[in-house]
Amino acid sequence: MTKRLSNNTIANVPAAIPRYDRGAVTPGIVHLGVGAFHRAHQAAYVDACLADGESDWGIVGVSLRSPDTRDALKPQDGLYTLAIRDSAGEQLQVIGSIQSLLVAPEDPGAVLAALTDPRIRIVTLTITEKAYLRAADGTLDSAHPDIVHDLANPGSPKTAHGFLAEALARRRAAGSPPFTVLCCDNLPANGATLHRLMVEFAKLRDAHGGAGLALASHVANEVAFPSSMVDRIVPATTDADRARIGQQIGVEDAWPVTTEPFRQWVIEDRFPAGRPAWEKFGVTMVENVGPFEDMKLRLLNGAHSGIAYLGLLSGHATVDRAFAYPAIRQFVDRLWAEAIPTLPQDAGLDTSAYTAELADRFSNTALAHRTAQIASDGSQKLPQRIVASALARLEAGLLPEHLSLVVAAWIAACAARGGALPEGHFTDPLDAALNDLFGRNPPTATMAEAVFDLAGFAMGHTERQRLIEFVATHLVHFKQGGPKLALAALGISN
Ligand code: CS2
Repeated sequence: MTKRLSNNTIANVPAAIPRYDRGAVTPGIVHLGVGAFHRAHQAAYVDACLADGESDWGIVGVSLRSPDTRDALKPQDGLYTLAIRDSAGEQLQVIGSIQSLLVAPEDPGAVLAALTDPRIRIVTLTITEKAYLRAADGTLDSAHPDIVHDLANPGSPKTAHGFLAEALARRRAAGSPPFTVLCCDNLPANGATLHRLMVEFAKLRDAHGGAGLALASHVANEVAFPSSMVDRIVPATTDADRARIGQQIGVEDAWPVTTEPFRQWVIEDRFPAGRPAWEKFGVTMVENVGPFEDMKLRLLNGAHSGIAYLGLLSGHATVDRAFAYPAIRQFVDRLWAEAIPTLPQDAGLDTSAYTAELADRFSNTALAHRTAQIASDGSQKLPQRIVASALARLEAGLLPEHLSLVVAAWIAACAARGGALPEGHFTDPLDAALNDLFGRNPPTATMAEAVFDLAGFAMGHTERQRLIEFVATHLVHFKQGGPKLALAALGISN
């Protein structure tokens, strides 16, 4: 049997010349949501800092749900290969920054113990949009069963909110300073958003007769939640990746991660408890991340969602294939032209250079980034990627013809599952309600409005009705003639 990647075998792995003494590393960061994105992004930046001698920033990786990552990486002492791929080839690097792995549902107490360790000064999160548990109006979904559970059982939480609140309460009681909470999910003003949700959660805890001292004001006033913009395209690992990478490194790696050469991290520099010198390794530390975040969400992620739904409906399984299709490419160019005027005009953003680079990144044939991967969770993603820019255009008296088409394409792709697309090809937290609605098959305008209601799109916005009308018009085209007709109606021939 081939040997497994681990501390014992690493010396023979050329991609992993041990660049630092892992035994000397102490934990400084707890990461919630230790999935592929974290391992290709934050963990790689931290690895560079460790190799540079900052040995007190090791990562404790926490999965809030599944044991898969821990099961794969524990026998490897947390080591895994990062494969950076483009048309020029593949560059391998073994990452050693994840020191230990915990699975929250198995042992919430162990996660709380890690979070209350005074050596932990930063908690980073990539838990995906839906795990922030926002209600349709953006406030904390206090009726969510996991929130209800965490309020009743503060010592054995399930949610990120519950873990952070209990850990902050315990640290405060023990007289150790709070950690900084660094949100790394694709949400607008992600730090401020999480901060607001955490204050809401802490208020509910206080009302439940929580930790003696009021937690809400502590979270509101004494805990830093800098916002950050994270960027790196990370396709799901395939068995072919495992086989190829294992072959190249000469030992088995149960869960390598593949990614692109590009990476970007822009962070607001508010870390009262200290931080690694990330800026030495290409991280941009700023005062206000807002413009960068909007540009990334609206241009990269917005286009990604458009490519995903149009690609799926046109039979393209990967982003590069969909993007190489002239009609989709033309659509994306027009989508960018619609979104760009909604970005801050005085922040010095170079949107032409940015979109040119995005076009190269989307064309990376070595990634095989699946459209179905991006398609999941549209109800959680579209508000910040598409709906926000569409509303901004309407407010400014401009049309959102292409932006609104992405919303319609999402609805059409959801409805196509179990028909033109396989059942469960991608998923959404609203699936039960959406399938129920599709089953009733209401007239298109009613359907568009009902989806907006379910997803909470544009709630309370004065331009909501007009946006719904745009979406409904596209939906009629999707129903009558699929993406071909919907694009043709915009003058895009295919
Ligand atoms: C993608 C993102 O799956 C998705 O929704 O749009 O994961 C995207 O690849 C990253 O945000 C890139 O930084």
